[in-house]
Amino acid sequence: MAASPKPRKIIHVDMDMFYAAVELRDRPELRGKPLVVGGRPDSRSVATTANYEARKFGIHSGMSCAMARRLCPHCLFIPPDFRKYRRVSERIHAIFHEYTDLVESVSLDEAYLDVTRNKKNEASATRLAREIKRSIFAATGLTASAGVASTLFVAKIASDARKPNGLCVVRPEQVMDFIRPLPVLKIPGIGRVTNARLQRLGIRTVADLEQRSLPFLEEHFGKFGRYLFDIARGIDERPVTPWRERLSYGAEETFASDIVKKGPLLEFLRECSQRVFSELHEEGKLARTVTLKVKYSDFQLISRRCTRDNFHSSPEEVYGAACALLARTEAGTRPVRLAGIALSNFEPVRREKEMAVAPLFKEVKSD
Ligand code: TTP
Ligand code: MG
Repeated sequence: MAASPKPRKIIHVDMDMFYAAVELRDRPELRGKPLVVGGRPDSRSVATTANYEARKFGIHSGMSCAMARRLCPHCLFIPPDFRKYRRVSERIHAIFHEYTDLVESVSLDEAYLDVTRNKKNEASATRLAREIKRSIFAATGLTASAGVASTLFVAKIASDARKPNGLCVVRPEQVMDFIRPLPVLKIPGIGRVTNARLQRLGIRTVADLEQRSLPFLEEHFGKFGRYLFDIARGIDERPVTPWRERLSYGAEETFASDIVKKGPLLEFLRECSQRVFSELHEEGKLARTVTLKVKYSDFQLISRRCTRDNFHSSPEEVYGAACALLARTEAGTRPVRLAGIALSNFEPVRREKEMAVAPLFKEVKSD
């Protein structure tokens, strides 16, 4: 019998209330006050981050600033300074690379590190995680939370378990006890839509999921069923993939007023297709997948995506796909607040070493 491979040592690092923390570091007089990084509350902009004081009022990322102000009238609103966040992000990534080059950036403030073998020749991933956190704080004055586990998904859930400034270590023999009680919404990749579908099937926790057979899950969730089946057993063999390319190129807009008619939406999508296609093309890439994102006036966010066998080789082709996707939404009957498209699944022409940027559709959970 083949010996089972030794468990890997994965660290997932995630900065605490990242944008807000950077602003509070630079403006200490604001500490202790509820704060949102986002546009003006009288505009239609959205909160990118809320500090913990603001979260106590129910404010969260993705919420409109107007709503945030209704929940907490004395909340402060600070405009985002992306260049500054990017600089901090580069600094923390430089620290990660002092430990290993097996670093996978997920967004500006989040990365996976495979430290099974590492540049410090340190056997304890826990010790390394502690050192990385300390080093990030020394370099940036910001706290990070870290999760240590033998798989990506458990490390990610663990980094969230003791926020802020937390460290959570889940040893291989503890994985099942750690994940079984979790609500399925904690599983990376499960968003509101899939969660609702799971709830309807009576699946609330990972333990409930574990009870279901593979054919059952595949029947209800297609390919994603396999992922769910494995996750419920603590299995996740995805490797840490260093210097991942940008996940998607996208453009989106929150409209000045909600759009009810399809005509102006199509016009907007045509413009978007042109813009996004050009951006991708300039980098010598073509995409197979087009994703359309639509937020209705009641903030329900949906995405529709299509993947072809061959690449979309012109902006018109991208636009054609976007139109077909729009037909699968309720646009035209329900008012639309925001729309956008993203291209992904690239032709691997050039794999430049570049840091992944925050995926544009981070908050979209495809259904
Ligand atoms: P997160 O790591 O999801 O959140 P956070 O760092 O603000 O808070 P936590 O302590 O819970 O980790 O996102 C990192 C940054 O990405 C966040 O500071 C702002 C940005 N962001 C958005 O712009 N829009 C979003 O919808 C989300 C979720 C994040
Ligand atoms: Mg974070």
